[in-house]
Amino acid sequence: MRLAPYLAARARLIERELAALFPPGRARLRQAMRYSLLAGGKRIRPILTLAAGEVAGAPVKRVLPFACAIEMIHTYSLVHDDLPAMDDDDLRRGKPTSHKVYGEGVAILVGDALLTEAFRVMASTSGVAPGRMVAAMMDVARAAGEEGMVGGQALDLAAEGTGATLARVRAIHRRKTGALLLAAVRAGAILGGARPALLRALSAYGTHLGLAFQIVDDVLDATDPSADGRTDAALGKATYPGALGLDGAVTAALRERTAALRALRGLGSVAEPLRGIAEHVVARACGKPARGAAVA
Ligand code: GRG
Repeated sequence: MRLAPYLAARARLIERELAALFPPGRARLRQAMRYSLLAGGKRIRPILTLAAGEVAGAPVKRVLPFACAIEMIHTYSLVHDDLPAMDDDDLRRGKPTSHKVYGEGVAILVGDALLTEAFRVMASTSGVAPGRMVAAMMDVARAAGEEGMVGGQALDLAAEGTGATLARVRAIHRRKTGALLLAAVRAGAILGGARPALLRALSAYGTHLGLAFQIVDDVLDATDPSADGRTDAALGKATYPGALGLDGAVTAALRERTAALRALRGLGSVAEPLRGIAEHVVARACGKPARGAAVA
């Protein structure tokens, strides 16, 4: 299976759907919502939702609203994260941040609207038993809220400049970034009616992938001078390279990738996209996907 065309086709599908959910309008808020939502981005979370749905036997159409909603929640978190009260960044996805273009007030409202609309979009799913839909929505809400991303962001702010331990960095990453990535995988699985063993396997995959993703993001931030925004080091952030050094962080990312792949063992060719994504995520920081430990 060739991953690049798969990712490109899925990203186009998400892009089209997001654009259709929020057509152009005259209101400044709508323009600002579209500016951030359609600014590019890898669309990795919605692609994971579609790919996990496939493994559980859910047709793409049935999973698409949740996939879009999760990307909307992710976009809101980026818009708010960039605000002067948080990371105070000027660039996101290579473009001026929302508050730089539309002002802080509108940027706050963009986040508020995207988060709220995400729940409307999830609730608009058709062809899925209501019990499954509610279970998936609760999962996403928990991952986005105090127990997950928002709580992780609060820990992250509190840890700035403290030289956090590895355990603390891991706890922050698990909630701030890992929780929503995990929910993206689980949403597809739940909507597809995955049985408990499959849901456990996909959850293990999502947990390890989420950690690998954030470790790689930390490594890229520390090594890629072209990255957007102020560096983690400049912000005094709690990071894996800060706790383990660069080599240690790369090794940790490879270990998480291996664990993610192990969780998919026995799932056959339908899980190929999920395997490819795990390889791809870590390869961004480590060069060739084959580098490091083989899947045991
Ligand atoms: C403000 C509630 C609130 C939460 C913010 C996720 C987050 C919490 C902040 C983002 C800060 C950040 C850059 C974290 C590193 C990992 C991450 C989420 C990177 C951006 O995600 P990608 O790489 O971005 O999927 P694209 O642009 O491809 O969508």
